[in-house]
Amino acid sequence: ACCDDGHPFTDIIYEKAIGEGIAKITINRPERRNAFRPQTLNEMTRALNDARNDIEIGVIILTGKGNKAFCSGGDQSLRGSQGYSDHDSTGRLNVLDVQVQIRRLPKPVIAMVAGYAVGGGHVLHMVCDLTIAADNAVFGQTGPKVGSFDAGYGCSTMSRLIGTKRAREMWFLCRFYNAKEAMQMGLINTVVQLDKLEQETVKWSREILKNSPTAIRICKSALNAVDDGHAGLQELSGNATLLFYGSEEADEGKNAYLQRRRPDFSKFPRLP
Ligand code: 2NE
Repeated sequence: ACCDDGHPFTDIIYEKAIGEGIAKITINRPERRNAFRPQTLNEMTRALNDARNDIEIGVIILTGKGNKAFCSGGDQSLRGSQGYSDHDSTGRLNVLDVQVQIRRLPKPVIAMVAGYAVGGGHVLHMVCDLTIAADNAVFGQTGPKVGSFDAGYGCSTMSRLIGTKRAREMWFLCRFYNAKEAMQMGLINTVVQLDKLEQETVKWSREILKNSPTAIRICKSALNAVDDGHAGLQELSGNATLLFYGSEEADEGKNAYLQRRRPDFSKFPRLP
């Protein structure tokens, strides 16, 4: 277990498997079915940043403490007229920032789901790149039942995943679906016995880690690019810049500037 910067975590457990390339973030509020509060999300942001910046890490697993819930969404006891508030009593919806952070993180994030993934917790698993579920997993939106909704990724990502008719069903009726049903709908990637959940998730992680990190990075941003509009394009093209900086052609431009001479790009082919 670790904290990123010396400040201990209270609402999450953050672990890195040394030499494995895997980081794991566990929402640690089992007494509330792992409902999140602003503090939980602030800690998740810190852990996700740490995992992003650690070049040894290639896969991040997101999960919930215990077998009863992955996450039950926003802590309703802390909900006020301006969002969710805890220590500083300022309302906020910082789960939206965490959703964006997961999508823009250039490494796969895998949701490992046992028990309930509902409400904002359901959206969290949807914005992850892959979802591995235990056979006791339950999926659903509750917002319209409790006077809430996520009309951002909560609607658009779901519509992409399961189609617009099914997405309407999930949001309008607020039914819960078991793991088998979720699998048939295309909400998740696989279902395994509860006692095999971690083992299976690590197996998937290791398979990913055998592959080219740059190829995975670019595929992730490409898979998100259309839906994310300008922001998606900006992220995808950032990868082009990143790769170009490793070329002799780009070096010629930089060196010429530093050496106060005209750049000579004549030897670089203008490929068809
Ligand atoms: C998750 C679910 C279905 C579990 O049911 P069950 O029967 O297994 O447990 P129980 O008894 O309901 O819950 C256990 C304890 O956890 C608390 C409960 O109040 C209960 O506390 P005690 O009575 O033991 O003191 N708990 C569970 N979920 C909580 C929550 N989200 N906030 C605060 N306390 C919670 C069942 O518990 C359930 O339906 N939970 C509510 C799910 C929900 O509606 N989530 C919010 C959706 S809105 C949202 O997440 C959101 C958004 O729409 C937009 C932006 C940001 C967030």
